[in-house]
Amino acid sequence: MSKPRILVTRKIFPEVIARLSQHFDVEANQDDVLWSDAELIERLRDKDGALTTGTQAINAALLAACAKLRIVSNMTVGYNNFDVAAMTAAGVLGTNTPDVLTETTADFGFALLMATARRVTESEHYLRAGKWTRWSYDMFAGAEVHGSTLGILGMGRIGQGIAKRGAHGFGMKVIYHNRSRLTPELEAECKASYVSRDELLAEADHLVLVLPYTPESHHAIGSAEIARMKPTATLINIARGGIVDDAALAEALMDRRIAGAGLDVFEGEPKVQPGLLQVPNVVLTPHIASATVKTRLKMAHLAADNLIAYLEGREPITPVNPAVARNDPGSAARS
Ligand code: 8YV
Repeated sequence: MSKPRILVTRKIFPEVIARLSQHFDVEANQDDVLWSDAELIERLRDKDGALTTGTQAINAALLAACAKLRIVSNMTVGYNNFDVAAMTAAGVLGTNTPDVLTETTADFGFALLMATARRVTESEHYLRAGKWTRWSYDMFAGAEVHGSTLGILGMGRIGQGIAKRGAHGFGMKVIYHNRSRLTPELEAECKASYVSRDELLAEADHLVLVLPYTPESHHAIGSAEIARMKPTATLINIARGGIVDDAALAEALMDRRIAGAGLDVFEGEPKVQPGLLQVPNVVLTPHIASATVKTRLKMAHLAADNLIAYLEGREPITPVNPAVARNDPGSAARS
């Protein structure tokens, strides 16, 4: 029997490609060419599965053109590149990579918070530019981290990781807002109190965004929300571009309506809102929150595990639309 055929859409660890090759006939984009939608469809037409990285849109048009496709395995926890309803309707399973990146991403959220509050990159640019000629009492004086109020919008696994770091490591008061409230046990573990969205905006000294990107969360933070924040507050986005109105944020930072922002994700990335590049009080990183070698390898292996399990007739490990796997339509139900 011939092996199932899969496409790996971006360059990933060679050892994971080697592992996949033991199970599948693999076409891998190890030259890391950025394909257009049409080029992606052309390569995916004859494939049973795909390993994607979150930058390829899996939508109704692609699904209609790729009738053999049974699974798309994202090497990410966020899957806003999936049209889940269209995938479910087409009988295509989607999988993601939760858990393996939680602590690493929470570490980075905290790194960005601290860099922003303590003005790390702004002061480094000053030093590199040769402007540091003497000590001054208020030079790059920033905001306190320990003992301050940490606000978290979106209290999933990564949000909880950030809460624990703040509460247990830095003695912060932790408040959060989420679609659903945590259990009392989890709230106690995170030492976090549930508040309304308005209270969160008004009370946080440092507001970290860790919610998924959906039509409802588009521009969840715009000029009206920023206006409710303390002028001394910092805003950290490690969730997704589009949750923050970047143009409104750039203006607010320019006018010092909040003290600073730390951004790992951007609307329309890798393009960055030009205004953000002009303001000094923002720390900018290129979507690297999960980027440690160890974690990226775990993510790639979990994405491979999902493909191997499902295409070999077993339960997927981390499905996002498990009904597809339960109904197990396979190619028969789609033909
Ligand atoms: C990925 C991420 O590196 O997992 C996620 O949701 O945002 C990152 O870990 C990124 O999505 C790759 O496209």
